[in-house]
Amino acid sequence: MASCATTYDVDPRIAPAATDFASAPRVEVRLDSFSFEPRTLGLQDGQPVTLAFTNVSDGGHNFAAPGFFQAAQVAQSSAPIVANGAIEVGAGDTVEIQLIPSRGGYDVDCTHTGHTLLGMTGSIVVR
Ligand SMILES: [Cu+2]
Repeated sequence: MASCATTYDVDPRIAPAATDFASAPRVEVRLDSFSFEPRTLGLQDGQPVTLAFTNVSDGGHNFAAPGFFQAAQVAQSSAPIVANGAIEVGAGDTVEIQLIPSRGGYDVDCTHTGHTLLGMTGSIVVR
């Protein structure tokens, strides 16, 4: 993991074991140099979802949203991935997590040095 990236302490609630993630919609987020697509991610409060983060660039990026991950109920298998509030996605890689989002508005950025200044900011709106 890149040492130049800021991380956060996140201790999310774990989603109930009976949560049906198998039939949850898959929502894709693209990370590029230097942007998130979509820039504003819209999700539904309380609805299980699979988030697929794909880095289409040739450099490392992350999706840092500590407030969002803290408020969500995260699938047990995804908890280690969100534990530092920022999901690292290597060049050309895809990382998937499963969670149940909680209502609210949350900030997103990439904490790799300088990337926010270059445009890697976004938001999540959960209604
Ligand atoms: Cu970045």
